[in-house]
Amino acid sequence: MKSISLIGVPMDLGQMRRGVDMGPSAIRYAGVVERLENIGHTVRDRGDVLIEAAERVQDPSTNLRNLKAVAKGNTELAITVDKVITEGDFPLVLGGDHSIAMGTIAGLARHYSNLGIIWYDAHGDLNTGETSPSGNIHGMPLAVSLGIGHPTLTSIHGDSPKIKPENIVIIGARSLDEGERTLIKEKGIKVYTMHEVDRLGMTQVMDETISYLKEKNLDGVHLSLDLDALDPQEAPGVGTPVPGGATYRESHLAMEMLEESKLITSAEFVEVNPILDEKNKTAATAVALIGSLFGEKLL
Ligand code: B3U
Ligand code: MN
Ligand code: MN
Repeated sequence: MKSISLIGVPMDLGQMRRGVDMGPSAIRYAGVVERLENIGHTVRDRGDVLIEAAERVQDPSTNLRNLKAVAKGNTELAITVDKVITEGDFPLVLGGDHSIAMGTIAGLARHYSNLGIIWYDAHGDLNTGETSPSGNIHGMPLAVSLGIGHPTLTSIHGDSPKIKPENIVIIGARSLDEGERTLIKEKGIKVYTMHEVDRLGMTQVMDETISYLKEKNLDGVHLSLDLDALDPQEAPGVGTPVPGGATYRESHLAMEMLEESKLITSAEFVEVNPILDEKNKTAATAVALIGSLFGEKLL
């Protein structure tokens, strides 16, 4: 059994829709602590990282919205994740928008020199200020972690880059911008779009993902799960829903196969927006997936 530290990150500054800052509360309300304790794990809730209010006057030198406040919150998060690992706990981060992956990964990078990343998401989150159609930082964290992007972000909590392109697997993608496609090809990032999920089935996608990562001699693997990877019918409470996503069952299977692989050393669940949700359905789905990832069994 694991000793898990929960870290809430009420971040909504990386995108335009308010409400995702209440994600950590919604996931706690849906019973995440009890769920993990019932499996037999020990849970320590470290509370929420402090996030500033949105910047009223935007920095005119950049199109990155709320750049300073996003960087500050992520620095706090990186320090917390770093400390949790130093203390020997498994970090489980609850978002908040996906910009928080920059802070999580920056904290992890102090402990893992060859970190693997599973990015379960409808999007690539590989934009930079130059390629972003929106200026929203939640569309940039994977690029930033690769050392590509604004120096205020790439320099968070240590040297850049934090991760290597060959150690990343993106699963569930179905909305990629032009610049993201170019970066994926240029860097040789492994991507299973929804086309491959349909064609191969989730079992083969996960089998291949696990074998691919096992060959890399990684010292840790981080799961970054954006709830918008799931179909909007199953996870309506997200800021940028994209039709044609992974089902509830495929996603559970993915979590169960990751649990069996024993590869995962940290995880985050992001983009739950209770204001856009239907009766906390998306938060409940997040908790159910967390249950599977941490070894919940029917029999
Ligand atoms: N790729 C678009 C949209 C987007 C990225 N991440 C989310 N939406 N959740 C962008 O703005 O970068
Ligand atoms: Mn995302
Ligand atoms: Mn997404």
